[in-house]
Amino acid sequence: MTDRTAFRTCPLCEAGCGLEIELSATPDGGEEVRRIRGDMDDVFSAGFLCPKGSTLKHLHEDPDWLREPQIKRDGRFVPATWDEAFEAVAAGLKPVIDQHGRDAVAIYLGNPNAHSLAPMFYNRTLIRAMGTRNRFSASTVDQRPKEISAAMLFGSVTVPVPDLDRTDYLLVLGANPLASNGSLCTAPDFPGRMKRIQERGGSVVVVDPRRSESAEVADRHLAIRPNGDAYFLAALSHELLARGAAPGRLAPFTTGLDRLPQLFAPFTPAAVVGRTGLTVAQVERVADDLIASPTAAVYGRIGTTCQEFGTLSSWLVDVVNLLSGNLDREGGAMFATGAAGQPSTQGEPGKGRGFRMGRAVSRVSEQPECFGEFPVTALPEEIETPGDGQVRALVTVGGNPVSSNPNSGRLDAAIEGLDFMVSVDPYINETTRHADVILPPPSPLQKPHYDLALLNFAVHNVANYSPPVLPLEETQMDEGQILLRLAAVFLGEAASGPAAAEAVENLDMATATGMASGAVKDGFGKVADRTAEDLLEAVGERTGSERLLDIALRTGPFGDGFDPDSGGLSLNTLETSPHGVDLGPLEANRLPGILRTESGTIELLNDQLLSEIARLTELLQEETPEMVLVGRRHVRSNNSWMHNVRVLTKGKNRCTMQIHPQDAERLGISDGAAARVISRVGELVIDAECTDVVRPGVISIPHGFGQNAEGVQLRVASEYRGVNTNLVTDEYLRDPISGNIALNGVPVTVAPA
Ligand SMILES: Nc1nc2c(c(=O)[nH]1)N[C@H]1C(S)=C(S)[C@@H](COP(=O)(O)OP(=O)(O)OC[C@H]3O[C@@H](n4cnc5c(=O)[nH]c(N)nc54)[C@H](O)[C@@H]3O)O[C@H]1N2
Ligand SMILES: Nc1nc2c(c(=O)[nH]1)N[C@H]1C(S)=C(S)[C@@H](COP(=O)(O)OP(=O)(O)OC[C@H]3O[C@@H](n4cnc5c(=O)[nH]c(N)nc54)[C@H](O)[C@@H]3O)O[C@H]1N2
Ligand code: SF4
Ligand SMILES: [Mo]
Repeated sequence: MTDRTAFRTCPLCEAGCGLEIELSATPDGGEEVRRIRGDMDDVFSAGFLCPKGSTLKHLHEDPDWLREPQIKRDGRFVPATWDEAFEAVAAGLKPVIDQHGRDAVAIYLGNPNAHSLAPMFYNRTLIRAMGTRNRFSASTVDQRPKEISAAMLFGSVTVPVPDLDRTDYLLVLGANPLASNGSLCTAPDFPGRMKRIQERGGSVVVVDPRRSESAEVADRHLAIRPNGDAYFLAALSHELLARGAAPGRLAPFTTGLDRLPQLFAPFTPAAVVGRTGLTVAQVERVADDLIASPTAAVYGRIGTTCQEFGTLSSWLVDVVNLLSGNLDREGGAMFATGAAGQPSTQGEPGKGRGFRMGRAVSRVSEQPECFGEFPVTALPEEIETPGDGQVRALVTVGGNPVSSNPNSGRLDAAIEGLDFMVSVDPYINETTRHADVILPPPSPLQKPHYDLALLNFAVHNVANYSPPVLPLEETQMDEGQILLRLAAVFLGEAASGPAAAEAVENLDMATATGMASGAVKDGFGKVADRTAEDLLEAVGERTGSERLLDIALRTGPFGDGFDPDSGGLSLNTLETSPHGVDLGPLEANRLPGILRTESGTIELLNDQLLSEIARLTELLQEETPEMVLVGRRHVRSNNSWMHNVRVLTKGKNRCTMQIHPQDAERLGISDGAAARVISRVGELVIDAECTDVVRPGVISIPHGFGQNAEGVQLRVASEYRGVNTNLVTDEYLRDPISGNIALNGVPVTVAPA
């Protein structure tokens, strides 16, 4: 029997689907989840959900999801109170910081932070309190190249997204939305939106070394060689220029356009055949279609960012959007207007301070800082290499780097050798088993939600807030409180007792004051004539992340500007709209207003990009490696951390090495038999799956498996027959500009095991 229905946005992937959650009362006076379905009235997802959506119930009820802090004593985790846990953190960190300074403590932030409200606000407070230069995140095993290319072009991380609902032609490179449901392109039911392009008479073309599920439903599939995208896109640019294509309206405020013909001159379709594995006709056809289609959008993701030309490929995606006249127009590549926290809607319209990176370099291999972080590929060497500034302690928040980072064998050993480690994480997995203290957050159903980051990349402007569905249990702590209390420990405040609670309250207030002050200082903003005290008073009783969200919404582009009569948005409005608020389709002609470059133009070229184009030109004639590894996702997975949900993992083994039958025969690999994959850094043994979905010369292995390591406490996941592909990915195979890892296109040899 259903006693109550709650609505909540799914936090598991970037699609952000609306969920309808039926609850019933339990005899002990609580509630339990009966059923989770797609919310038919959600303004964005209209009922769509994937097989993971309903598993919020399973996650919430998972006996392995920690509900109390854990302290390691004599090599075993034992439950502890929060006071004990934070005292243990303070005691563990003190000698490290006293003897070796603040840089000796590193932080790693993982992917779930981007899907969770409190970390979006309070990780910054924590990082500031830590005072360390050694900051790392999963962004540099993921999307950093795309962020950098957008920041170079537009001055802030303002990433164009394909206008899926209006485009006539979608060119997808290195993304498989049928499995991933989209990334850096927030679009619930991405697969349905693709299908509707075709139903409207448009076409979808997928460029991927593997005939992925998305390629399967596309009008055309171009089986490119891994790492071939930059060559392909340069050739496309060449062909667009040869056909007289031009950026139209955007030309007057774009700098560097005049140099493109010369830079792309070497990249004729014939010249790139070797690197791309695509024919001249295939490239020419795409160029023709881009010009002939009334509207078109190019979209590139993991296959284009996590590879050796990550930044250049990401940049080229938008160069093609620009040259084909599709940037910033309906049906093309457009810019979302996020209701909260978007840099391109703050400050003076049309120009800004521009983008800078490399203001510092990492100690050992001098990797460049970007957005206040070093590439995580530098973490192992920072832990291993003795000297001033060596990393001796680690804080992880919602990350599983031992699974997700390249050359995980090396990182695993490095982390094992740390003096101290604390993890904010619900599970004891490959990474957190090394922690001395684990501070578990509540389950997704016990947290408030607003997609602060992802709605800035949405294909339709929406705002949607969900209050927690279920209350915290007595032993649990709000994730924002955990992060603030950790910050307080770094600031030398009391770790336990009433003094700790008071420190947390003060830090929370300081965070809110900082945000309100920032808003009133924006001379072009809605509250330029107000004071921070004013805003805080108007927010009223709210505290924690809801207070911060209210400030962000009300001072944002759709906000009420703290004038409740204005009809604008506030958290109050969202609270009375459980299915979300529709803020309309993406708007065209946002350029030049959203530019934050110093010059006030779209800055097409800089020294770093020029040197990458030179490298691309040099490598045109180079041989490609005989066999390379790429990654893949399955709709029933979510990186490394959802294999403990049995309804998602049951069935046949998905952690296989896909290999083309021709390669398999040549190498003596049989279907279903074990194969050995060897790279510069290591090797693994995995079940072979001989299939022509991958092109010859390519093997495909999914990531996130291999939870059978000693000490992992995931009873379902540990039984799974899987291996960690990152045992063979190479931390020194990087995109030179960003330092981002190249997880795709890793040279390997394959042999029977
Ligand atoms: N079900 C599920 N959904 C997820 C996730 C998950 O683990 N499971 N993870 C989430 C996260 S964190 C992210 S970042 C997104 C990622 O979302 P996507 O970018 O869509 O990621 P994938 O599904 O891995 O698709 C990448 C495709 O790139 C192809 N590829 C590999 N190398 C190359 C290359 O050199 N060139 C080209 N053109 N293609 C190449 C691969 O064959 C693969 O089909 O998914 C998110 N959604
Ligand atoms: N070979 C290969 N490797 C890859 C990829 C690939 O395509 N191929 N993809 C890369 C990409 S795109 C990404 S984003 C990274 C992801 O890299 P990571 O973020 O390091 O790894 P995840 O597997 O997402 O692990 C998430 C962690 O967060 C914890 N967690 C889950 N929910 C919460 C929560 O609400 N709060 C907190 N505090 N913790 C929580 C989980 O228990 C888990 O420990 O992996 C990368 N690694
Ligand atoms: S696609 Fe699935 S995992 Fe992603 S938000 Fe929707 S229901 Fe959740
Ligand atoms: Mo990711």
